[in-house]
Amino acid sequence: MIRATEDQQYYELTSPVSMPKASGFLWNENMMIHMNCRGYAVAQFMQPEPAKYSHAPNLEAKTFMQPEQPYYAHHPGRFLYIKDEVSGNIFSAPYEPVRKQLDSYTFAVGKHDIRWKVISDDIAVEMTLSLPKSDVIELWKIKVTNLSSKPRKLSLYPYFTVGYMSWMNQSGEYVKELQGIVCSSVTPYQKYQDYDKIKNFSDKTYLLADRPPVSWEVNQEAFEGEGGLHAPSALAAETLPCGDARYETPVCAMQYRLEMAAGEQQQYRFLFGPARNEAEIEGIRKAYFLEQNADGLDGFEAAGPEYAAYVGEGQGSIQIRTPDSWLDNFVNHWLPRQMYYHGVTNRLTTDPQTRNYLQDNMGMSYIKPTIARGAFLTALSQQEASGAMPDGIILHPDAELKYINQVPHTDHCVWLPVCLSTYLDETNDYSILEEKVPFKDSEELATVFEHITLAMHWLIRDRDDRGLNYINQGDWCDPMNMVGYKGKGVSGWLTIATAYAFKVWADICEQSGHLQAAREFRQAADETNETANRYLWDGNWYARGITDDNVVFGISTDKEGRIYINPQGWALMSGAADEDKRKKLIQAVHEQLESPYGVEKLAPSFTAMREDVGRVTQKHPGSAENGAVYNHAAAFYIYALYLVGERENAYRLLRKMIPGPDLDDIMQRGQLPVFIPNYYRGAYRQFPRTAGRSSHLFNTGTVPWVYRCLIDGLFGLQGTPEGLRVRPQLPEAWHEASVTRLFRGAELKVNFKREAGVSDVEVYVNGSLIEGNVITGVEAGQQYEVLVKLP
Ligand code: CEZ
Repeated sequence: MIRATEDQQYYELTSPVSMPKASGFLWNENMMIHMNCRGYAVAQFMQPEPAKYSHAPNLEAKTFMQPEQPYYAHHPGRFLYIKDEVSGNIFSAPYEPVRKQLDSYTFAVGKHDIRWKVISDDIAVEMTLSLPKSDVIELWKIKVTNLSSKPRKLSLYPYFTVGYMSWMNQSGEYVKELQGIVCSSVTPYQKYQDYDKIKNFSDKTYLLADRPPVSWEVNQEAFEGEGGLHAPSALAAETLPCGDARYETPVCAMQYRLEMAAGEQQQYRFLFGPARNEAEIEGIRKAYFLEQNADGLDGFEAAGPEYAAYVGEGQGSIQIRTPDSWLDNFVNHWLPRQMYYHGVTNRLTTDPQTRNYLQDNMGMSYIKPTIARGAFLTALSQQEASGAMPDGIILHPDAELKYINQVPHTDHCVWLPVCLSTYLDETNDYSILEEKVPFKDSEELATVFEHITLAMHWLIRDRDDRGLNYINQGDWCDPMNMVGYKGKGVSGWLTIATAYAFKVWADICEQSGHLQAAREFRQAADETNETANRYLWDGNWYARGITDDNVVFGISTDKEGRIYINPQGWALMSGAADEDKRKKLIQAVHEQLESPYGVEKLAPSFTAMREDVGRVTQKHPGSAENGAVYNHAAAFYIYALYLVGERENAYRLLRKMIPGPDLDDIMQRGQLPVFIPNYYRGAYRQFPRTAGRSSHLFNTGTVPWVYRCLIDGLFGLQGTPEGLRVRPQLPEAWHEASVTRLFRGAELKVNFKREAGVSDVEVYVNGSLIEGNVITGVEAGQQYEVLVKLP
């Protein structure tokens, strides 16, 4: 049903019905497409805000990418109808809209393309989607093969959704000179002030073909007729009506008629995307279909390798081989790709949430640290002189803070030292601390060291007289918006997280010679931990917070939202939890939050609004922040388990982030192991039927934390100022593993082996036993053989 290809470059699914939402995604510098196995697509491009060129049948509200994206018959998609001209039989590829049972079906998700191969009635159809490196164009290649031993007469009808473009103005027609369909619209607006912006929008959607069609139809209703999308009326006639759309919903449908000898194959190529005007479309046609480069390739063919190289730049810093081949495949191929996607696109927003921007760049520290470096400086240049960090980071001159970034959250400062520490571990570039950057509200320059110190002081100030951090309208948990909007409520998690941030910052201060600051923040961390223990410890775990009305919540007397994962994990990280508390809270998490699909964010999930907690309690129980296996939060917890040496618990939970290997597990999640989704449904104890189901949303801060879990935790190959510290925490069941670790320009081939008679970890570098288990003097360009003997 699902398998990795032998070269591990693709994951394949062999049924369009077993996991109907299984999907892959491609992106480039200006766009993203989320493509599902049945042919439905969600695509966005930047102008500069995310925009669509293939729309739903109704006017869509502009919003961010949604979890559990619903699909329906008229959902935007890319399809090919195939009609046997003799029998009149019709099927469609990849599966929708006809939904005819196919004789064979393969959906293959790759890193730089997505492919299908379907066979029906001895006709094979191969469809491939790829993108160029920066142009906003879908590149479609369709191959049709007559597998039968007799000649066949066929009609092929590519059908690309344009959808309801605009209530002001929409139309479409076939343009002979362009050999394609061009649909036009005006983005709806009402304020004259917006005219300046919208007049430059790419409001056209086109489908260009490399071979002239015999007919076409641009009016969606005329194409569909009374037959509906499953059996469009227009397919009954010999040719399509060649109609246009005049303030009618457009579609890009074309027809090719072909007579194929036995065994014959034909290939068609299409370009689908948005454009400003016909001149631009003309240019695209020339560049991709007509002109050839020095190697005799046209733009379409040249784009393939160029795009593959672009995606290929997203290599991580470890290649692993363990007893778990699924983990290997995911970590070696898909995890760094997903991390890179976040790092280069900033999730296709012009105002990423500050914590997302910082964590996405924490991940980029493993791939392209110079980009991460630049991002930290960009973020700090938008800090207020008071030390406060904004809710979002503006990345485009025309961007403004939108959606959740208009709701004040209090946690953003915490992420600065936490994310920077990974950058420093990887690069040892402490010079960044001396870099000077301005503030949002002051031209005065201050060093990165001063900026982050101000942020830490802001966190110390933004507290009540008990020393607990205010939550205002949210912390890491976006929809926890009513705990503290009256100005009194505090966040238990944030208080504990500040203690951890102070500790991390103290370490960085110490390493960079700021000893006084190091002492100050170590003390601040200790005091904060004490405060947390005084006000938040509930006997077996930590409370999530205290409301405006001074009600402690996330405690044993709560019927719903009794325990939250975040305060528990971060209390392990911050050191608030001593040995006894550690045991108790790990036990509580295990009993109340662990599910077969990972550890849930809270439990029991809320089934009704709790007005002193907020919007989070109104989400469907078990979805998103209301008790899903919210992988971002789960990853914090796993990281925390590694920090305190809980390797078995850590590995068990880490493994649950990736679908498989059992078929039942994969079916229940409904997702291919080509990315980690932002959540799997939780509320396992309340709603077991839906538990485990993937959100299919690949935007998530989870991935850099998983990478940290692997590098700092599982394999224990973390950078320090002195070199590479070797401190593996392999699960007991593993006797061997190997990792190729790229580190500061060097390559270390590390072999882990359990050996009888070994009582402590022993590290041999190029054959010699080293002291202290830190590999020092690592030189760029060099290779090292490292043997790690384990008890
Ligand atoms: O957004 C994520 C944020 O991008 O939710 C996380 C938060 O830490 C990330 O920064 C936890 O709240 O507003 C909402 O209700 C949304 O559910 C967002 O919270 C959520 C979106 O699903 C996007 O992933």
